[in-house]
Amino acid sequence: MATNRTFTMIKPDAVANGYIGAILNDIIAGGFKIVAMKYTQLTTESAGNFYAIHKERPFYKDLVNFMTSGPIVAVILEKDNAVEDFRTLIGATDPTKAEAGTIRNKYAQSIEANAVHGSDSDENAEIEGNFFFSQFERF
Ligand code: RTP
Ligand code: MG
Repeated sequence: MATNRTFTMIKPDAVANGYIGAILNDIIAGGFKIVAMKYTQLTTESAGNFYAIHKERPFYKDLVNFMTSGPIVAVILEKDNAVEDFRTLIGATDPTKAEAGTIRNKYAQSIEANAVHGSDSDENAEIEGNFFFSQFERF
């Protein structure tokens, strides 16, 4: 079920910088299949709920402001070992520490405006996918 799926967002910085196509290209070239995809903009309430796990972190308010600053692309992806392999593909949270060739290394601006989200567990991949998509929107 969730074990071969992960969830990603192309964040507002990458959308604004024109990287939607390049990032999707890298994701597909990395062996991931698109199961669901949506172009949308988060509200303060929805971003706050999505990132509720980070509520106590010092960067929470800035993160919610950033994530609501423009449209995003939400995507459910499928691949063997999806969660771990996708985090390898995107690289470290801080793009200055992300390995060469990773999505964050190529397209991110800063530790906050870091181009993409990647689920950190099978359980969260399932929760995050359900946050954006109904059963009729995944294929
Ligand atoms: P993500 O959840 O977006 O895939 O990123 P991640 O697991 O690599 O990083 P996480 O610790 O979950 O942080 C979530 C997002 O919050 C922003 N952040 N800002 N200013 C800061 O020090 C800071 N640290 C994290 C980033 O947008 C990060 O992706
Ligand atoms: Mg995270």
